[in-house]
Amino acid sequence: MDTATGAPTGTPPGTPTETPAASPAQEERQKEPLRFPAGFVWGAATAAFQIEGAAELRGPSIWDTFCRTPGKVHGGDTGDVAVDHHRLWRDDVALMDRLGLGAYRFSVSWPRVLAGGIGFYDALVDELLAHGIQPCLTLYHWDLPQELEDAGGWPERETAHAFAAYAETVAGALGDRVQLWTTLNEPWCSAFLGYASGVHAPGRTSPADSLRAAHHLNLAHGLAAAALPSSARVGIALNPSAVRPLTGSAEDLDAQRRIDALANRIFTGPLLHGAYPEDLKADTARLTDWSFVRPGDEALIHQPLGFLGVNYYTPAVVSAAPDGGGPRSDGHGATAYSPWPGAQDVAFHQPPGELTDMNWSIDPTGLYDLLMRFAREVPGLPLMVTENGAAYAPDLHDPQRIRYLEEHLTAVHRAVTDGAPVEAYYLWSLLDNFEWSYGYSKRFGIVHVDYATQARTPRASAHWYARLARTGTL
Ligand code: IFM
Repeated sequence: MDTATGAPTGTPPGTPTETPAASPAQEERQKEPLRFPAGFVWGAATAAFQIEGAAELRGPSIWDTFCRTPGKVHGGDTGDVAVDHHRLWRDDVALMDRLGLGAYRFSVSWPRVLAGGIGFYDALVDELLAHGIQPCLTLYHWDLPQELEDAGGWPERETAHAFAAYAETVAGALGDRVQLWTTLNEPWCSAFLGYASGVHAPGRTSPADSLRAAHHLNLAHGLAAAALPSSARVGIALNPSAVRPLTGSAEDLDAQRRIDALANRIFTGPLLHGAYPEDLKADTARLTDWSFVRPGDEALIHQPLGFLGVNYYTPAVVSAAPDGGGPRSDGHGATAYSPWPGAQDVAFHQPPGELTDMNWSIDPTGLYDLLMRFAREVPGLPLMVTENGAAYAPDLHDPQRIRYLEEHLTAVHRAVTDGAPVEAYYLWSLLDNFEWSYGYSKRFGIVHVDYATQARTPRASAHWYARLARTGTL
């Protein structure tokens, strides 16, 4: 048994038995350690549908339906069992404790709450607190109850009101013990992958509906934030895009502006400033007149924020593509729809640099730029990195993941040094899990999960992160 992490003996081949060899960057660090501020929070993140399983103890969500739609999810994988966290949660909390985590970001399953299953989260929160781990609760991480999608889903205003009622229920049960709340996780994905490109549940491909969905997600945030107890620190976890122009040409700079509006300012406009950007409305005027935004909505969305959560993995590089337009082939004989309403004439380019197993390029400067951008945009607003991490091969020896984490944490440290009020870092993910349309084929965990036995084995990166959480020094 590894005394730091509790990795069982007799674990799979390749189990790291000692700290992995230092990378050149680490060796450099040993000369000059990077110390994070006292009180900086080291956490890890997961989401209900990706880990819980126990689908029989809740109603169906849009992801259950999507998983059962042929061709939508790799290998026909489902969330029925996932990594069995609904059964193994005590062991998982004990594992977090052994890793020395200060906080755990998890999401509550709306369909489970509707089925009367809030007791699971009640017990989980108590267990976390008993282990000295701060719960950071996300109300919505993509698993919309199917019945609400059947009634129209996020393009319908009523869904935002249903969300506020659900938030009140969860707050009534857990609000006495949970201080940190994120309303939504990555509403960009819910709106644009769910309703425009259709690569996420519910798999619809209507650009106009995706804009309605984005607004009703924003509204849901505002209504829920207003309904949570005054003791709650309420934030939202966005996946802002670090958008770069391919060249400095006026056309490419305009492509950057348009994607920045659709990726970032469509959320930060009303959330941080109480108004949708005029250029966004002009860019999308061909698709909608935005009359779904009713008087008072933007002010309602503009609730006081306890923190802004930043989920970051990779940057985007864009250029003007005047010959673009219309659906394209996805390369596998199907039609690929754009997740960018009204911006078919913008091309996306593979940024230079090494790739992770998701084929996402590695560029920590994107994280630094975003943190500094928000620090300047709303001075004093606390920031948290609510997700960051990388998928790699299943191996337990994972030096590439350590390097990815190290480089991104160096960027976070630089942002803190330069004045960004970053309080916390939540690594994605604690455990290997269901990676949406990729099923179980991509592994983000610092803890390996054997999907046949559900055995958990900390990877080398988990040992590395445990040391960082203990010392606060990179
Ligand atoms: O697994 C996802 C998570 O659910 C949301 N953010 C990105 C992660 C990696 O793709």
